[in-house]
Amino acid sequence: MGYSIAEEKIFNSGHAACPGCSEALAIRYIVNTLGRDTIAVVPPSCIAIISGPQPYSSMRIPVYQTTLESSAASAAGIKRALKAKGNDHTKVVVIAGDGGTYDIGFQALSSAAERNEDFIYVCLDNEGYMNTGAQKSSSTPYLAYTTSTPSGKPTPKKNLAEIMAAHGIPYVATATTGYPDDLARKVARARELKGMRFILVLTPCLDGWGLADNAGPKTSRLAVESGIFPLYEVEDGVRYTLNYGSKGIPVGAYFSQQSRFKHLAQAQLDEIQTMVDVNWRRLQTKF
Ligand SMILES: Cc1ncc(C[n+]2csc(CCOP(=O)(O)OP(=O)(O)O)c2C)c(N)n1
Ligand code: SF4
Ligand SMILES: [Mg+2]
Repeated sequence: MGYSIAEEKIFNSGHAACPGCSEALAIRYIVNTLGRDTIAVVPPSCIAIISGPQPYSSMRIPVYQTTLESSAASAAGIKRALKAKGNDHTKVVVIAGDGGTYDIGFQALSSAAERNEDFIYVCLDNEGYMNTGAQKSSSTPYLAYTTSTPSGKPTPKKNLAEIMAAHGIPYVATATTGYPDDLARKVARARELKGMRFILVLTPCLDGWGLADNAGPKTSRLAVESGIFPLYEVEDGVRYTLNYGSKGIPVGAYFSQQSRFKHLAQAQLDEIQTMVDVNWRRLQTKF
């Protein structure tokens, strides 16, 4: 979309992510785009490991490591305290995993959205509790293997982008690391707005998804091109814009990159293809 990625070096190399980790790529695009006048709030997750144990840090900005339940409440409190001191310019961003967002931190997130608190919340969605050994979260896709769903997860992925849009907050977007200019543009857009902004970033996990070390970007592109994870924006809960959507790639092509789906029979693949097609058609009615 013609947006050039800012490369102010705020995220350093030498961090503790697995080589090839999409979360690390996403953090780079996010903090380098937001700039130095930013405070990050990070709950327990691979993100916390990547940002580093005190006194070390891979980010050249203040990072507050909070509890898994309370990222949104912490960010709201930090932003309010800054404003009370007369500082209206420093941006506050939560960078949290899907377990800390869809599940354990959801109460604080939803109530912050209802109050339209003034910060950016980015969820790095790798579809499981990866830091603790790849357990299922409510973001894990239908029938995917995790260490706590060894026969496949029996329920579908929660549709968090739509749940956040239903709060009517100023900005909701989906993004992924295979489309870095789109991701950086959405972070820059969120930076310019006031009130609650939420960006859901699909970040394939090499270990938890069973991916080759160099497969993260290609896999995230296949998620979009198969219609599983369309990239779009929602303003004020009502104005939808499609950025990148399905190119009709079969879900099997996306799944074939990953070992977490290798147990699926053809009938299960067909069932998932039908679910993806229905969801894609439903989303298209909103643009
Ligand atoms: C209330 C609570 N329950 C469990 C934990 C243990 N824990 C630490 S990190 C983590 C995984 C978080 O998963 P996610 O938010 O998806 O981030 P990821 O590791 O996948 O990046 C868990 C369960 C905790 N710190 N607090
Ligand atoms: S376990 Fe997954 S999310 Fe965590 S650092 Fe490794 S590749 Fe990244
Ligand atoms: Mg996760």
